[in-house]
Amino acid sequence: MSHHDFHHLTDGNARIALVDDTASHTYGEVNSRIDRFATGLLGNRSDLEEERIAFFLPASLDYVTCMHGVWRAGGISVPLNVASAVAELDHYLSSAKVTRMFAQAGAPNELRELCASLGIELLTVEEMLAEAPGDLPEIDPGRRAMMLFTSGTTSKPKGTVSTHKTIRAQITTLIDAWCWTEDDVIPLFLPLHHIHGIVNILSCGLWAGATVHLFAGLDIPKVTSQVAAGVYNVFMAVPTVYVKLIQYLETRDEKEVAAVCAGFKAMRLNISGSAACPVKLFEQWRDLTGQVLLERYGMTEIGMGISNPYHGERRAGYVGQPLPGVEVQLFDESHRPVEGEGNPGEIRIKGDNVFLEYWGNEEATRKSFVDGWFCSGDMAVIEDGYYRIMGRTSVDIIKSGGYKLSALEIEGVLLTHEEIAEVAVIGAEDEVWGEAVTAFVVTKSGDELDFAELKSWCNERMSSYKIPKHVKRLDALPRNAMGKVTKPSLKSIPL
Ligand code: MLC
Ligand code: AMP
Repeated sequence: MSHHDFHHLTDGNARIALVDDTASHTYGEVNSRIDRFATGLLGNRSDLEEERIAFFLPASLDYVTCMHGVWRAGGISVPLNVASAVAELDHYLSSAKVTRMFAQAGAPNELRELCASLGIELLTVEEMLAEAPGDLPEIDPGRRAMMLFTSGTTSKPKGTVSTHKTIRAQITTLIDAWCWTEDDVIPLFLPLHHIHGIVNILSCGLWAGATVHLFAGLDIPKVTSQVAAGVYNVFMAVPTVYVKLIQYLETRDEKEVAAVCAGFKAMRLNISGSAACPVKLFEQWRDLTGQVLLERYGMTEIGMGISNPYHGERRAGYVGQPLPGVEVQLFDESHRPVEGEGNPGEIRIKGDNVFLEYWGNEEATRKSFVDGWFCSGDMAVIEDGYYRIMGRTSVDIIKSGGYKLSALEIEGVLLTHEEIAEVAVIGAEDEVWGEAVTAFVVTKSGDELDFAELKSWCNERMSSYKIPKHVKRLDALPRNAMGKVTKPSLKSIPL
């Protein structure tokens, strides 16, 4: 991917690229800011040579400037979760060996101290803008472009590295499959440290020449009033957002509900993904708004892999068929391809959309590929030509509100609590979150833990969405003959 690929980002283009709380920004304005930022980043160098540059910024003109500026100058963009606890940032920044970090002016002291202790320069975008754009390097598409942290079956999140070519493939596939055009207008309220927000919404929008409305987070009253005003024609979200929208509309008067539903109905596309969309939710949304949700399946390491059709049947409970350019094959445990309908297997993926590596972790990278196929860890089956996701191969991955969380990472933190002797974390079925982080603990004293106290203890140590929604004390954790906790049996314990 070179910046020439985002061909609407050119000087003088008066189309509106971004709308935020205070202003609209044209493609021309955004482009010249990116060029000035890239020039400033380079200083007297000709290429950043894959320097890791982090940004701790909400959805904003600054965020877009950073992402594209780093790309144009030959660096690796490391967008960080603005809701992270400082302890988590420490891991991201030190494992990625970040050298410079961009945040808003007046960054919290804790962040300043962390950067200082890691020798990272903490800067604002404004102060890095060069007076005028200078020469920028030609970037080979095979070079590293972006690192996103993903939780897995190990206790620490891994940096997933995509190249310019990977990102280009991920974007162009969706531009075609979902018929993006420059007339599209889409709200962006999902976080910008994951591909759902970064690739599917922001990057596709800017690639297509569309207009992206930036929100600092999910502000339902604001989003729905814009929907009612007919501002958007495309809407993408995780299932939890659709659940929350329905719950919100249940509290509003008839007139408002009718206006919001009419706004959704008039859109050309509503998409759900990042977690399973329950059939009940698909049906509720259709009954309420007339929109037939397009569900698709993706992953940080591959972008989008499987999608229901834009034209054609969108089947509830199914994710559709492999996207053009993405090879999908189901495999059994002995790495043999599973052929035919009705036979479950692990989803494995090949294609230009697949990431390059886990940063600095050759072993994890090697283990995640078999014969050139990326092993997703998700089980699926094909029925009547459509893929259905059956679940994951690991019980240690939890999907809560679209966030992928590692049970082991949360257990690791909880085990440092002075009262906790043993702990097992699982994802319990939940109507709003899909899965709710649930901790079973054995306490040293045998006494119950105070939930509110534990929550505030956790708050200092992990992003708030990782904090257990339920904590249940047991006298002992259920274990098999090998002494391993039998997590599936925990799922049936009433909370
Ligand atoms: C927020 N909270 C969550 C949570 N999000 N708890 C569990 N799981 C979550 N996902 C908690 C907060 O900790 C807080 O708790 C309370 O809810 C209110 O927080 P909030 O920030 O105001 O919540 P809200 O804005 O309603 O957030 C809900 C959400 C958000 C669904 C908008 O979770 C979200 O943006 N999820 C999407 C994540 C995403 O983009 N995933 C894609 C990954 S890429 P308290 O107790 O402090 O009040 C991928 C590939 C693919 O998966 O296929 O796309
Ligand atoms: P992440 O690692 O955060 O990118 O999350 C990717 C994971 O989300 C996948 O491996 C799946 O487990 C899950 N996922 C994404 N889309 C869907 C979907 N439509 N249905 C079920 N699971 C999904």
